[in-house]
Amino acid sequence: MPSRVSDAIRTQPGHLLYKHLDFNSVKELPDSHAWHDEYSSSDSCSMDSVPVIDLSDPNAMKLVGHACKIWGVFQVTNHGITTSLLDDIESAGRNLFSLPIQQKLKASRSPDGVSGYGVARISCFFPKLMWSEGFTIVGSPLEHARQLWPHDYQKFCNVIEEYDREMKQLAGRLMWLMLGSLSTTKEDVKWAGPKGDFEEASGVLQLNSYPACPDPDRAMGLAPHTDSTLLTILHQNNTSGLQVLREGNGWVTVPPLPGTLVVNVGDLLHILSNGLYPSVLHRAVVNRTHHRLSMAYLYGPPAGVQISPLSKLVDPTHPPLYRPITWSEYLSTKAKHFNKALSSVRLCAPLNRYDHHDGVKVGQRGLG
Ligand SMILES: O=C(O)CCC(=O)C(=O)O
Repeated sequence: MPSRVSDAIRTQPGHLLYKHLDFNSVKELPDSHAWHDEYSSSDSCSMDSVPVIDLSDPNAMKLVGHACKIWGVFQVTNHGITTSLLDDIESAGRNLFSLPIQQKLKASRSPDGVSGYGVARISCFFPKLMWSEGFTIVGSPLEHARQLWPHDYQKFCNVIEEYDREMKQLAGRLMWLMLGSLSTTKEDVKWAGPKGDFEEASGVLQLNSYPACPDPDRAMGLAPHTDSTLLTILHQNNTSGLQVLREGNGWVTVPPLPGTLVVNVGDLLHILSNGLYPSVLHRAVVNRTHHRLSMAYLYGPPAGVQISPLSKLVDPTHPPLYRPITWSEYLSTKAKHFNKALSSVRLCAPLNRYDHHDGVKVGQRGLG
């Protein structure tokens, strides 16, 4: 069993086995990227909308708790990340993905690596390829940035470093809002560290690019999945595409609102909350005219910390639903079982409707 998060991500098979498409030169959707009806991304969408929470609202904790329970996702304003940093990370992503394909391939994720350029990591679980490209950053992006811009890599590295620092701080703040909404205090979460700032926790930065697509109804930007994180913070550019599955209501678009960040509950928070907060199933769809970019900060606990249902939420009538598991171990499980990973670490039968999206296919009728 891998002991480090980077080793666990490395065990996922989605590496270099795929032909990389030069999206700019493709005029028709190739068969390799044409999803069948059953998987098509054009299902009707619900009019329900994901909550937007002002983090400076004195009721923020209560609102966060409610959104986590009902949706597993919400958007935040007044989060403390400056507009200029959001603009900078977006430009960094745009510069990267607009490089010629041969240049981007110089920074490919290597077969035994974690960071770098490549197809969606979940590609191996689906019969067709997705209309997207990604760049994963764990730790320093220096080596890859040097390959991409031999004479001008420092600016990219500086922006990534600052974004990573600010995201980590925001993630810690969101953790306390989420944990607080479950009546958990600093004494209950030792791994938050002596200052309670989750110093030892870490994040992976995932830059995603979804080029304009000649046949968007038959294409899929990123297939449905939940995140193997505690939480994920997502910045999207001004083009919509992110959709979340709302139990009983179908796919709901999460509209890009300027300066607003999307926060997803991940599988590990679902475990911590003993199933109270659903990790949200989400996907990205594409469109015919606009290039979409998203920047996801995938946040997890320190290596070695065993995540299990919070003791405050467990009693004889509410037994723990999941066994303790580290982030690395969970990532390895997810690499093997994908959307069945949560059930594979479950101890007893689910108590509520959210557990879990086993066997969900893209646009599956009956869930919509
Ligand atoms: O692009 C998006 O909106 C979703 C990205 C995502 O789900 C991911 O990177 O895991």
